[in-house]
Amino acid sequence: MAVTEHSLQALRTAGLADVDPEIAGLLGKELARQRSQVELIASENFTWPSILEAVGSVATNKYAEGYPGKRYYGGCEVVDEIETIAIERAKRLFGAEHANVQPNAGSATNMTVYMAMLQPGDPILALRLDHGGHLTHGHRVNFSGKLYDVKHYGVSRETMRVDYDEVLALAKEHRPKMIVCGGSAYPRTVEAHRFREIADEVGALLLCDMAHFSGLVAAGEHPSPVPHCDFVTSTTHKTLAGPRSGFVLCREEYAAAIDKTVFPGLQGGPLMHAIAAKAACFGIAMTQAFRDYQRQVRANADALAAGLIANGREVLTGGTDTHLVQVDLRNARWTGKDAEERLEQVNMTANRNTVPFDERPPTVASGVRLGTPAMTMRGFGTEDFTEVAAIIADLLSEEGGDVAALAGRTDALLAKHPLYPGFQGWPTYVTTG
Ligand code: DSN
Repeated sequence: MAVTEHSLQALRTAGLADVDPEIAGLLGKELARQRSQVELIASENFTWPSILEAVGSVATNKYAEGYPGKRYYGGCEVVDEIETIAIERAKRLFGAEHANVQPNAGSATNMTVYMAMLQPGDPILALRLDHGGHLTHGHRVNFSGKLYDVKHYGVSRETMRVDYDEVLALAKEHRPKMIVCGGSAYPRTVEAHRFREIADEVGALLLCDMAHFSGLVAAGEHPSPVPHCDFVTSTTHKTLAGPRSGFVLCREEYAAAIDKTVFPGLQGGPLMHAIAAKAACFGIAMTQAFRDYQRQVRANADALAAGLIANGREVLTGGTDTHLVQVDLRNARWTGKDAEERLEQVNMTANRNTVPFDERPPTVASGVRLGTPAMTMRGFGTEDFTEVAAIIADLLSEEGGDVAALAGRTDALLAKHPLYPGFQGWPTYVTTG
C-alpha cells in the first residue's frame, strides 16, 4: 500500500491516517496489541498521554547542537528553556549536582561515562549479564567489552545476591578504574553504599546504572545511589514511565567531561521533543500521584512473587525488592523460551532470561523475567497480580494448565483495566478533514 497522493498544499495540513493509512493502521494495530495483552516485560511501561504529546511535538523540528545558552544554531531560545527545566528537574528529583539530559538511550548513557573517564583498555569491574547485569556492562559482543578490559562479578550460588566480599576480592585483584553496579535483571536492592566502600578501597570511580529502578528511586521506594556514586545513568522509559530516552547524573567535578562527551563527543543535535518529554516526566515524578504509583509497583511485585511461590513455582532469591521478579525454571518442565511462548498463548508478554548458573544458552534460558510497572500503570492492584501469578503458575506447572481457560482469565483482568481509553495511538493535530 503506497502513501496516498496529496497535493503539496494538502500535505501541509493532512494527518497520518489520511497521508499514510498503512502506517496509521499499523499504529492502531500496535495499540490494539498493547490493549489486549498483560504486559510483563520489566523494562517496558505505558507512558502518560501527556508524555506522548510532548514526544509528538513541534520540538522535533529544532536543531540545537550545544547546550542552553551555548548553541550552534539560531532560534534556540525556547528549547533552551525546555532543556534548562529538564536539567533542573532531574537534579532536584534525584538530588544530583549535575545532569545531562541529552543521551538518546540507556546504552548512550553508559558509553558517555566510559568515554568521559576511561581510555580504551582500562579495567572495569561490573555485574555479569547472565547474573542480572547489562550488555553495556562489558559483554564481549558489546562496545564496552571490546573497548575495555572488563572483569565481572556475579551473584552467590547460595543466595543469588551480589556477594560483596567477592566484589572486594575481585576489585583488589583487578584494580578497576571504574566499578559498575546495577543491572537489568537483578531483583534485589543495589547497595550502592557498599560498592562505594569497595571503590574507595581500590581507588575506583563508581557508576550506578539505575535504568531499571530509577522510578523507584525517584519515589523513595529504593535507596538512592546518587549520594554514593560518581556517576548514575538511567533510561526514562522503564519504571520512570517517561519517553524512550536516557540521562546522566554526576558530581559537579565531572560535569564538563560528561557534557563534552555527549556533545560533541557522541551525539549531534539533541532530540528536543524527547527532552521536552523528559522534562515533563521528571515533573510528574515529583508528584504524590507518582509516588503512589511506585508504591503500587512495589506492592504488586511482592504480590506476584508471593503468588508464584504459593502456587509452587520457584522465584530467584525468594522474592524481590524492586519491580521485577525472576522465575527460576531450572527445575521445571519448561525452559525460559517455552515459558515466553506459553505466556503469549494466554495473552501475556514477557521475556525469557538466563538465571545465574544457567546451563542453557540465552536463546533458550532457564528463567522468565516479569515486571509490574506497565500493568500497574494500567491500574492493576495486588489482587490482580495475585491472579496473574496463579495463571502463570498453572501455565508453568508440570501439567501446563488449561491454556484456553487461563487465557479467558487473563482477558477478564484486562477488561477490568482499559488502556488509553478513547485514544487512537498517537497525538493528532488535524481538527478538520
Ligand atoms: N533491554 C533492556 C531490558 O530489557 O532490560 C535493558 O536495556
